Amino acid sequence: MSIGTAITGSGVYTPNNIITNEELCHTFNAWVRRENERNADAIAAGDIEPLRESSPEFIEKASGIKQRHVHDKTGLLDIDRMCPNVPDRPDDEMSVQCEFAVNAARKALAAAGRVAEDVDMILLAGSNLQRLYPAIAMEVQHYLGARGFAYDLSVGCSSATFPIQIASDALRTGNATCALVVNPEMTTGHMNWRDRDSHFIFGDAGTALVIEPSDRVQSKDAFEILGTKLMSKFSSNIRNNGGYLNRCDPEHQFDANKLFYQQGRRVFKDVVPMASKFIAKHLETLGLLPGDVTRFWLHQANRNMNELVAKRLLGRPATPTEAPLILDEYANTASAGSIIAFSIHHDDLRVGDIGVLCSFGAGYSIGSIVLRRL
Ligand code: CO8
Repeated sequence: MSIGTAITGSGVYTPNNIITNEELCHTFNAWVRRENERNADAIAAGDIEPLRESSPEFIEKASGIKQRHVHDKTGLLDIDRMCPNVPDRPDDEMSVQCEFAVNAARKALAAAGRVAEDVDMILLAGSNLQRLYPAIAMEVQHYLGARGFAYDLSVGCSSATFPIQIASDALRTGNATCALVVNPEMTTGHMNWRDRDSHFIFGDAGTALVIEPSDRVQSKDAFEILGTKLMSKFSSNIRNNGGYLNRCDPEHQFDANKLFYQQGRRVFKDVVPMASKFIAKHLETLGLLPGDVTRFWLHQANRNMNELVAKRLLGRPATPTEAPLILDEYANTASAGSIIAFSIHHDDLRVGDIGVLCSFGAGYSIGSIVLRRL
């Protein structure tokens, strides 16, 4: 008999610092004016184009974002830095991403009615990992006091859903009995805060899910995993060439392509049909239609994009309850986004209600998890 699995608890950690669009643009525009003054002669000679200012109105209209939580505000709003200040920590202190993960994990474990010693598998997944070894997941395992094994993986924003499938499969085969999936997204470190096209997109947050066999559920707040489906298709439209080989080419070590960059318009056009078809097909394999779904917890990258994905699925605009947005408050938190939407917006679902958790991200990558309220 096949073992069913369920998400039994979720948790969100957000740093206390907030940067509004107004604050962000104030710093960006001060830097633009200073650069244009510095390059006044070259601009007047027609050798270079003047930099253009950003605006809160554009940001909100183009993305739905009003503000973002950030780990450090001082460096981001300093025109000489425009990068978070994150002092190095000694090896015997918790790393930043471990801290994000542990804070979210404690909330998820409490929601699941579990303690850290119950956990025997930890998957830490994120669009950025602050180091490669020892695995940050193992540090989380150590600080929480969990058992079993732990490892890291990275699939862009689909770091939300890919580990859910891995964890669910491990539980089904008996290779684990209680899994913890954590997404510590300290995205402000990968951003180019001097790029007008993308300086407003991201925010910091950590999320965690507890996943267990359905017959061991203790939580009254659980969702059975009816099905998981993943896909990937190589594209350089969202890319970050930051990595351990960068210092091997000192001439290009600090080029802008060592931070997040994208073809935003192209991505927008690609993702809407891809994600909506993918979700519809997944539902079909489970004998379900989009109309049977009470809630869509979609990746939170752009309000207009999410509204279009939901509209294609339902054949009409979704209500804010059917496809909730958290972008206004959190911005794009990479893999944490769809999990934040799930964590904040699931209490009102009734037993038997169906929900779809879907990530779409760099890679390209898409993951769909169909859930039923227990
Ligand atoms: N302030 C003022 N004006 C601006 C600014 C600014 N900061 N930036 C651009 N403009 C101006 C431009 O100059 C342009 O004006 P003009 O035509 O006069 O030159 C005008 O605004 C329009 O510019 P764009 O076409 O660049 O602006 P968009 O309307 O496309 O909005 C977005 C930019 C919001 C970035 C949009 O392209 C977008 O969201 N694209 C989707 C991609 C995305 O969300 N990326 C986020 C990170 S990646 C991620 O989370 C995964 C996404 C899905 C992956 C796909 C998997 C299958």
